[in-house]
Amino acid sequence: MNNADCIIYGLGYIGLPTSVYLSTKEISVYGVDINRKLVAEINTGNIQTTEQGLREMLLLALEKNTFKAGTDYLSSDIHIIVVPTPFKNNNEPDTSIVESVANKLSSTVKEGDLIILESTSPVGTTEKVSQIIYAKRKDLKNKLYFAYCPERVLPGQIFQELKDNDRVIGGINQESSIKAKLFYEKFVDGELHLTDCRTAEMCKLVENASRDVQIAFANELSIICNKADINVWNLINLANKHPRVDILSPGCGVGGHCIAVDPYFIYSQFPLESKIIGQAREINNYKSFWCYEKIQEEINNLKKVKKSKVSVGIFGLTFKPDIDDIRQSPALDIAKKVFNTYGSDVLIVEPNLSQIDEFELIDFKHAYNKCDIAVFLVNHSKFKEIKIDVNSKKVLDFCGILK
Ligand code: SAJ
Repeated sequence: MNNADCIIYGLGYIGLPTSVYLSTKEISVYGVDINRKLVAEINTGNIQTTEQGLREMLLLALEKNTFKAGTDYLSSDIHIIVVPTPFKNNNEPDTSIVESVANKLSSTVKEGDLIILESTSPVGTTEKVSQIIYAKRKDLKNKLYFAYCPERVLPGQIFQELKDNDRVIGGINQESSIKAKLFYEKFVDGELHLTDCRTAEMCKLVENASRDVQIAFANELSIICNKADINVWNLINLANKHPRVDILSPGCGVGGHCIAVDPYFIYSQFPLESKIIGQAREINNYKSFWCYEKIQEEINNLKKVKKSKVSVGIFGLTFKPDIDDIRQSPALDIAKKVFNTYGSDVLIVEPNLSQIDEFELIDFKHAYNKCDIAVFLVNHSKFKEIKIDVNSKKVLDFCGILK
């Protein structure tokens, strides 16, 4: 493909769906990734995903030649960076992949190009990207446009959200914001809110930190209720009848590459000021440890009564319901710990994955029938097919399956 309307750098969970979505809006896209195997798979349409509609949309885009993946950096008017920003050392954000893209981009950009950063990034990263490129391309000083426009989509419903969600656009100057707005207008039905890049960067972090704090409240409640012998689901349901109360659901911890990560981006830059944000991270991390202790307690109690082997079913490994993503999954961590302690007595179930390196996966109905203790970690829709009977076996419900 020559002369794509835009180039997307990073073909992961967000970059690939964004690429094929744009190509349905008559914006031709060239997608760049360093992973040659992934690029080859994408170019044949042979991808593993549970994101509804992604494979079909990709095949259509490839057929119409509106999308192609590659490893080389080419020329285009619009560049969108959607690469990962992982952790380094002590929960500090590592922006080296973004910086490496900026470095390579500096050899292909030309006057008037718009460079958009979508990756979740610490405050100041968009300015850093512009500094990296201008340092190498003094000839283009002040002749490029830079904006931060965070993605806000929920895995599992990416296409709907790409289309409908409001977007925040923060340019390094007003001209950049306006230029980026003209681009997003082509495919976003939601409102586009213009601001500066530092505010937009903080806005993305704050959205996820706010959700983390709210989930921490629900998780803390679940631990209190366990001690007070109160059903937390029932309690939350009743409290939420108040017109101004909206408590989220407790779970076995917080996972994924967003909510469990982004608050640290604020915390590491502003450790003294981020008190609630830091505490929420601790509570949500502690919740999975607490779940593991409850499982252990239950197994040991039943072993004493039964005086023989106790078989445990672990239901769900992904970081949230009805997806196939195990990144930072607290359920997977808990399953590993239980498996490492109790070995072959543990039956592990994850209906959204065909296989996983660490364990042999077992059919969920079979596992439920066989186990003495059923531990529900993730509230997958498929588990509704199980006839759960709390009178015939011990059920540990950490995700509201019985609610
Ligand atoms: N969780 C709970 N209780 C709840 C809701 C969620 O324990 O009531 C847990 C989930 O099980 C999961 C974790 O929180 O382990 C995160 O799940 P999520 O559905 O809250 O969020 P993500 O990580 O899939 O996506 C979030 C979204 N951000 C917000 O809702 C503020 C999404 O809009 C962002 O685009 C995404 O992060 C991102 O990429 O940053």
